[in-house]
Amino acid sequence: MVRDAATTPVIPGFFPDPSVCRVGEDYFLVNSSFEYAPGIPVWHSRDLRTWTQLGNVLTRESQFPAGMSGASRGIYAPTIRHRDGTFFVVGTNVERGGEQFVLTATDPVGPWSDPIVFPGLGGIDPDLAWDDDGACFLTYCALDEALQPEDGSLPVIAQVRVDLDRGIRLEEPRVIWRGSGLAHPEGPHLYRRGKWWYLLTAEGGTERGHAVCVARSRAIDGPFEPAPANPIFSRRSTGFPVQNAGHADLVERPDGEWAMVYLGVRPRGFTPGFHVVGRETFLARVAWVDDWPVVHTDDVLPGRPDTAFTDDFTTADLHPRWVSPHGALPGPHPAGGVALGPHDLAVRVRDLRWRFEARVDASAAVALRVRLDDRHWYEIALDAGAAEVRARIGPLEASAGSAPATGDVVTLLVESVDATHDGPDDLRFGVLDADGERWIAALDGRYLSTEVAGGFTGRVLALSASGPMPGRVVSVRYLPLGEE
Ligand code: 6LW
Repeated sequence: MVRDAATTPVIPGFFPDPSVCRVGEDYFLVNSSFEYAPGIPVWHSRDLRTWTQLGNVLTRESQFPAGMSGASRGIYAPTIRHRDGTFFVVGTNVERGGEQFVLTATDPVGPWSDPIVFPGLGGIDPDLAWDDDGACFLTYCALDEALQPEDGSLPVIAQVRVDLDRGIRLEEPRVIWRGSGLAHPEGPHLYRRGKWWYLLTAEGGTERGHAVCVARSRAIDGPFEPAPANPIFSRRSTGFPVQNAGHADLVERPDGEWAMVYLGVRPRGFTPGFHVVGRETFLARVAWVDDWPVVHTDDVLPGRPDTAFTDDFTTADLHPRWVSPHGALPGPHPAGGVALGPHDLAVRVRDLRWRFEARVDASAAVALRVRLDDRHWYEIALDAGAAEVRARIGPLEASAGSAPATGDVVTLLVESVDATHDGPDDLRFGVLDADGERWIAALDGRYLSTEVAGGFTGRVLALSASGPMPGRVVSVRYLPLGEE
């Protein structure tokens, strides 16, 4: 099957704000992870098209001492860079929005260091770049009122020279760019190409008006001039099936060609269009015309990304795809099934149509939830021989039906299927036991969308113990279904 890079993510599912770097023939990419731990997924590719998750950057609580609990709070827009054998990730934990942090590793698989913290830099989306003399510049989207221009507009793009070895900043932050006129200049990244320094930014906000803009200067600290063609990339005001395109990072390939990763969403259903799997990572080609980057999305991708998986939890370590909300790291688990506590064990949904099966020990109460956030979820909960489907939409919670389920081990089922009410999909819940497969309820998927719930995250599938006893999951299976 041939796929088109314009409409198909290279990293599907809630993997936004991609940042990429290259070391020789290898590319490494990181994403925002918000309230989910472990945080900051790290990916590897040899061709920018097919990506494998290597691990996560934030795997120990000492790396995020402020926690990361609130919905769509926690870790925003990290940048990954490599220099002289060391990988650097710089990011923001908005639980402490007045500071930026840097972690290092010699192997991107980890372990990553504890954070070097730079206080007094209020904002988000930090970038690291080194000038020709090796001086390191941290450039970020500043939300600090002390840097506010006279017309009151914030954010602005600010910069500060830092000493990473000593963990100190060497100057007060300076405003280097106010954007090209659209809302919310953010997500800055700096690159050297020939005689120019390029400052790439996201603008327009991360909704339908999202865009990529660029400015250039002869010096890393400006003054910058905007590209005449800004925004150089956007899907705003188009009927294109991928929307909200923006927040990009550039990388030079070994052959001297350039590529861009960016985030986009796939809204479905009646107006306003509902996107449910969050903001995903897409790939584009970049040409240079008159020393300005020009974005092309005509690339052809190989087959469908391999999102199917099964897990029977036979090894002591969880696959890095497993996360927990509220900044709680998933705990260790015994062989032969994963033990569930009150914290959810969650995995991102990666397709528009899919099926998920969880074989659970029926001797304790267990719930399988499709979760957008704490206030928007549907679940099937098994307790004492019965499975009940429940829904929470904002302040309202209701039961949507129940059915008996028999046996020591019961399979809880959920599928995303074509919508019956002009939503993005329907979510149907059921059980598989000795009496076969039975569906209990189907619910309109729009209420588990970003357009309804707000925020920056997408759906996850979350398993938890729903009673006082620890629960046990024997195995799970996720598979994409044919998409419309
Ligand atoms: C991120 C900002 C953005 O910090 O969304 O799409 C914010 N752009 O740059 C959260 O991901």
